[in-house]
Amino acid sequence: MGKFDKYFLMNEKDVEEYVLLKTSDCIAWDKETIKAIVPEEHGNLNYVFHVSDGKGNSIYVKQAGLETRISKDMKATLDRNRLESELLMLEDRLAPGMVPKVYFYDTEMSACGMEDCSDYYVMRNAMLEHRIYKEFADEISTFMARTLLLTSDIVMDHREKKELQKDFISPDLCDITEKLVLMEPYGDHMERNRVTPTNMEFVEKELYSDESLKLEVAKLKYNFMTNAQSLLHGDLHTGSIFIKEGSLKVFDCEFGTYAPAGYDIGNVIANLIFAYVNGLAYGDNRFCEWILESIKDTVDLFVDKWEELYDIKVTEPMAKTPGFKNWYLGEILRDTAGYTGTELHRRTVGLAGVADIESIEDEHERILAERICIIAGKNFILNQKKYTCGEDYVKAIEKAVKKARKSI
Ligand code: SR1
Ligand code: MG
Repeated sequence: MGKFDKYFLMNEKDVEEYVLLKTSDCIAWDKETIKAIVPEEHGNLNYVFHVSDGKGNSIYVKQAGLETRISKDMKATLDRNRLESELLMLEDRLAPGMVPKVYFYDTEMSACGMEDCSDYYVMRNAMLEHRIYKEFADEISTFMARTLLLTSDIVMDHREKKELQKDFISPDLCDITEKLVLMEPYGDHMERNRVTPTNMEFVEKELYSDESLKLEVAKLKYNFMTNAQSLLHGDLHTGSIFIKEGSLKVFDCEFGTYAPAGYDIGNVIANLIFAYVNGLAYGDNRFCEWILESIKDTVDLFVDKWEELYDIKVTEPMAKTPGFKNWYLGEILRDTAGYTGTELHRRTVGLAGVADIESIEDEHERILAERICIIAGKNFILNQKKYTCGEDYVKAIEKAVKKARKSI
């Protein structure tokens, strides 16, 4: 039996050996200089290595651990690495060039090797530096329109779609989302929320005690659990996007599952709002204007591209009935608003926060940023049907800023 035939958690030296074994057919490594390092960048769940040699070859290796990095109590199946690798390969076919290439994946070691994107920024870090990417909205709307529509029942053969649904389901990871995103921000059920002490009273009143809000979130949670509409990325935040001028690559799709399309779109919008409140805290007007424009364009371009693709790609006969397309799009947009709200809330008060908010040093500005997210999020959840175009989001954000300022 070979060293890598049975699962264990690898260190840097193991990874060097492993990569030589796994990629000998596609990369001509220089064995003398190959080196694996643990990059500074890390997500909440897995172990990542950057492997390179003196000849200019390089890849990323990602391995799933038995426990999540963020919490030893939170278990997530090792199969998540297979799911992520296969989903990246599928997304590469649906939205060519918009995800890293997967060189190999290995279900014994729960590890994969993928394209080195270190010439890109992780978008959340770029947002913290207030970098502007004029083509972001155009690029991300293409990715979402294509992956979300082309994996749905109205485009795919129904039997094939159901087979795909079987391959891309991970009860552990869905469970994380269902609890962490769609429950805990509204009651701290597992006593692991991380609330800024000076905002505790505000959070208790606005999130923990608002029964009409909880009812809408209960419906969003049920919708997430039962509506197998599209194959999602499942965690489409700015930490899951590599970006550089004129190009982006979406990665880290281990939360991929069949669920409402609006969940992915809402995640993108909410995470742009986190970048916006950071820009506001540091008084960067140019950056804030670009973010608002990007939110508007992301929604509007998504709708345009989705509508165009619908007319070309839909195969389901009943979906061609007049009125169905508008109804279906209306459902996606309603869900988008709802899940924008839940993402805003869970990252503001939940266990897994975002650097956009957590790095704001000035106490007053941080409180304000959190309140903007809480207020805007409530508005999105309570008035989901009113958010039908990009401008609706911009107005709601500006309104939330005013309301939050008054509340302090
Ligand atoms: C236990 S994982 C916490 C969060 O990190 C991931 O990136 C997902 O967003 C998840 O909800
Ligand atoms: Mg992640």
